[in-house]
Amino acid sequence: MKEIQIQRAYELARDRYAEIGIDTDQVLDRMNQFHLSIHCWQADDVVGFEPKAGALSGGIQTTGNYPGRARNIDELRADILKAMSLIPGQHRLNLHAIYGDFKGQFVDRDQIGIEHFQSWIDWALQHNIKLDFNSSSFSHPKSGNLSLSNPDPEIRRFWIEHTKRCRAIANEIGRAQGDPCIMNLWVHDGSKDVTVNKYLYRRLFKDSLDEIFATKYEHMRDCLESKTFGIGLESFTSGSLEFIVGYCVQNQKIYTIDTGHYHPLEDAADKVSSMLLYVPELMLHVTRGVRWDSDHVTIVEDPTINLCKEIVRADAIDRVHFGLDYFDASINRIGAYVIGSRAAQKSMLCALLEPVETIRDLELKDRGFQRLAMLEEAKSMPWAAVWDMYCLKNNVPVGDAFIPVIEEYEANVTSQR
Ligand code: RNT
Ligand code: ZN
Repeated sequence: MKEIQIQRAYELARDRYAEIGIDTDQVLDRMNQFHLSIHCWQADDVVGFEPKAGALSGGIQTTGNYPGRARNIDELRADILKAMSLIPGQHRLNLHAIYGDFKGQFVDRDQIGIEHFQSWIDWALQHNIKLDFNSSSFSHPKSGNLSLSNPDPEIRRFWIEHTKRCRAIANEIGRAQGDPCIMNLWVHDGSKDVTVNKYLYRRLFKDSLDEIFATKYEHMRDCLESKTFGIGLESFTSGSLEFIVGYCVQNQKIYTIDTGHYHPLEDAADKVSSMLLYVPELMLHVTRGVRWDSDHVTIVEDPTINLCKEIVRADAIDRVHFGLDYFDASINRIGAYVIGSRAAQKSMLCALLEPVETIRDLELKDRGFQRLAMLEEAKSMPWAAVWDMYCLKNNVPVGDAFIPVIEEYEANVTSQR
């Protein structure tokens, strides 16, 4: 698309939105303040850089065998920079503990330290990227079915030590970048079949968390993620919704909404306004579940748009960390990053363009027909012209123009791996 066309379409859209009380220039400014926390693990199918990395475990799975997976830290960094160059705006990068710079050495998870993340800090500072962090309970000989809720004191101690170290690392990252590093804690703990010691496992999990969080840090923030079930762990999940929400409310931790972690008919967006009354902030793991927690690439669809709308309607953009969490190994992985990130941004843009004040007012006046009519009309407003302008202003390809860029990178780089 030519620049002049984008400009003209934007001007028409701006006038159209002005008629319903929306200032699109202001919305573009707000979009510039909106940062994603892009997950590092789409680039390599959640493998990481531990030299003895085994198969992915912990009830999660990547499917597909598309060529070009990042095999080492340099490839992963290059792929992420490539993806980021096609995503408008400035974004954070979300690291997992297994992505440390171990330089081919075996460093067990209860031994990791800031030294394994120093090169990430340097790299991130150099590229003006802020980092977030995650402890990793899966894909390890001691992962089993239970980590922080394991009745075996030795195994439980191992994972407590790992998670404590992760918090210390996150704190150092936060200090170095002058901005709190958000650390997510998700453990896969659960079991495949009918379980009778649920209370025991959950009590142990709670004890582990209390011990882990006993140290207070200034430069990091903790968030905890619940889940309904994992593959092979279908009958019981230690960190169920009630467990994690209860813990977050009691301890004022950030709650992580992973959009794939609820029953398929449960509405993740509806959780925002409830949770924000009881927890300080939210972290999001935006993903697309297809029939189950399949972690398909995020696209523009009602669940994502509604989630963004609920955040905007609660006036809570500043209380929400917008992470992504999908891993598709069946298509070009850089493409997966770009599609999912841009879809999340488009969804947020639609939310910011909603004439929410008008619609709120109609609702309060009990004008049900008018409210529904406005919500419907908002769907066909020319938001895409505003999106194109956002891309243009941020010097990234407009429309489908990112496709050939990724194809070229594939021809020259990823297909050569
Ligand atoms: C798993 C959780 C978890 C992981 C990542 C890798 O179901 O969603 O967040 O996907 O931490
Ligand atoms: Zn998640």
